[in-house]
Amino acid sequence: MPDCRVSKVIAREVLDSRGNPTVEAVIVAGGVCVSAIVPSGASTGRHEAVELRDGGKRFLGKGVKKAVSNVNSVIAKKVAGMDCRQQADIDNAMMRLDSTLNKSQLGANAILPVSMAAARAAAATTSTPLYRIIGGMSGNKKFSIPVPFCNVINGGKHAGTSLRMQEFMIVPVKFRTFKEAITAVSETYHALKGIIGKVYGKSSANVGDEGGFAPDLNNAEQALILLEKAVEQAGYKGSIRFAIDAAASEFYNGSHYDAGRLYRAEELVDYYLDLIRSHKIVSLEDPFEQEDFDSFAELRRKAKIQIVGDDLLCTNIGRIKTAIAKKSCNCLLLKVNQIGTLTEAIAAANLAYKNRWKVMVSNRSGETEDSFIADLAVGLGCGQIKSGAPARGERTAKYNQLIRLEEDFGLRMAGF
Ligand code: 2PG
Ligand code: MG
Repeated sequence: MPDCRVSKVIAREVLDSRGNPTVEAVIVAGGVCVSAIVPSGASTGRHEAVELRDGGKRFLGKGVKKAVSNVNSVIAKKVAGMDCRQQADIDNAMMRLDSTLNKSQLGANAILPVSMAAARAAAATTSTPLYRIIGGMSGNKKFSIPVPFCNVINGGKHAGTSLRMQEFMIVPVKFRTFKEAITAVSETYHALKGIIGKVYGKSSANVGDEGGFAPDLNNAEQALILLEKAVEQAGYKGSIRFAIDAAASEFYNGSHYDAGRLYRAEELVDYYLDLIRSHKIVSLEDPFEQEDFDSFAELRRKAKIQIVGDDLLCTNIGRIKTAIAKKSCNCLLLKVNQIGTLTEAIAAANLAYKNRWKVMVSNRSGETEDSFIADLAVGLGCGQIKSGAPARGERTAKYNQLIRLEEDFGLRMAGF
């Protein structure tokens, strides 16, 4: 029997991909030593678990150092001696310690890295791949490599240009293996770079927070036309589709949406329907602001494509239940740091599945080299992941882990 008791938990401050401090937790258990790092968003939802950080509206005056010290003091004491295979016990113990609904006492950025590291410790002490440990927790046995949704044009808060919608993604839909799919994505990414450089000038091919290009475009059509040209030039017409994360809360002024021109919610529905018809869009995330469950429902009913809830849902069971009742979406964007423990994130995914929704595991704009979410997507068998562009180490860490999992374990890629 392996020794799976946690003997030590420590945390330290490290950097994320935007150069901001974040938290790494280290767990020692049964002679192995593992770690995990938490990411951080820019277009954060109002209902996300609270991240203690320096600067920003949700700053509680304590910051990342406070999160680190919360791990090193109370959390370490509580988790020491626990069995790292008992993920729910560890997560529940941390939640009880925190005692708030939104983790504002200890910080989601204190609780989550310990939660993730515990899963890694369970994998290491039992010589089991992490994705299988996650499968065990969720009850899933059908493992698959997810289809990547690759964000190759960055706008909104991730770029600071005039393009108000946040993410324009390419989706490889007709490939047998992940390796072939990600190769097609990277070839398209490079074709796009050349096209943007030619049309808008070389400096327009500089990249935003998620490694996608950030030309100063005025509207979604311009971005989609660039994507179409790039796919055609790379030779993948018909095999690559498009997806958008509008992150619409960021361009909503209380009555109108400023997306190139001002739109009321009803007008924006028609605008999206036009875009979907003309540009082979297969998935649309956060098309309206984060409290407008009804406009989401209206679009879902009329569009008949995948409608993804991110800021709307915040990986939060209560909000997912509201969206199910109102028929607002048909896909949950799953971000572990929106809710703060692996146990709750998995419960959110299972609630989505139970209601015949899809689940897309997602990175944050402030990412790290930790590839945890690649194993999470495989372990849940959810079939979809978004991890930014096929460039920049914090993005490729996840895609490269998927290449390894496909090759090492002979896993098949999911269809879309
Ligand atoms: C999103 C994410 C990740 P952020 O809106 O889906 O792409 O952005 O991490 O800034 O919330
Ligand atoms: Mg989003």
